[in-house]
Amino acid sequence: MAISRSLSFFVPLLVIFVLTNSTSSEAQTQDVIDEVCRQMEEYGFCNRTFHENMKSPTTDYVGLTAIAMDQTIKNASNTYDYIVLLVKNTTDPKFKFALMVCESAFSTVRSSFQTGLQYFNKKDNAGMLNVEHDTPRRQANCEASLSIQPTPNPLVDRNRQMRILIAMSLVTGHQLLH
Ligand SMILES: *[C@@H]1O[C@H](CO)[C@@H](O)[C@H](O)[C@H]1NC(C)=O
Ligand SMILES: *[C@@H]1O[C@H](CO)[C@@H](O)[C@H](O)[C@H]1NC(C)=O
Ligand SMILES: CC(=O)N[C@H]1CO[C@H](CO)[C@@H](O)[C@@H]1O
Repeated sequence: MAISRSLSFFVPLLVIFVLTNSTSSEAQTQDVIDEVCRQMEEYGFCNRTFHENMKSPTTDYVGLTAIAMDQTIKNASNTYDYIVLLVKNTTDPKFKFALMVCESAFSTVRSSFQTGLQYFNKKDNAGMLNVEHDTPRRQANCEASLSIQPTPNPLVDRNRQMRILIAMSLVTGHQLLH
């Protein structure tokens, strides 16, 4: 009787402890996500991308960096393949040249982040950031080369997403240096 009484007192306490503990680390995870995403041009895209790709309800800067890099590599690869098709389809020489600037830019972004991922897996975060640091400039080259073309820009959305994903990767990656 005494035992079941003390159990009936302890078990609810334990449940409360476990619940508050897990909600507080979920809240901490959201704080970390907010810290990153509030620096982005689109909070919603950033927050959604992290949540859609989290394997558990809680994570930290290491986990967020892994997600951001993975999504950056996937988007850069998809978009590179898409640009290759656009280049093939385009006959106007000026527009074709502008697209080829993008083809080269996305190829560089993809390979830089693939190399960055190898450094990340070896926990060499300075090496990772070093190979990634030029990617915003390369991506911006693509935007600039298309922006002066009279043809409707076929990469507006993809470039916007790429810009944010690169920034997410770099902002989370910098946190790993501390
Ligand atoms: C971020 O996403 C989570 C999960 O979908 C959601 O619960 C939260 O409200 C979002 N944050 C904001 C400020 O919209
Ligand atoms: C390339 O051109 C073909 C035929 O006009 C079209 O069906 C296809 O959607 C185009 N592809 C791209 C990526 O624009
Ligand atoms: C074209 C493409 O692959 N776009 C994706 C880029 O990444 C975001 C975030 O994961 C996806 O929502 C897009 O569909």
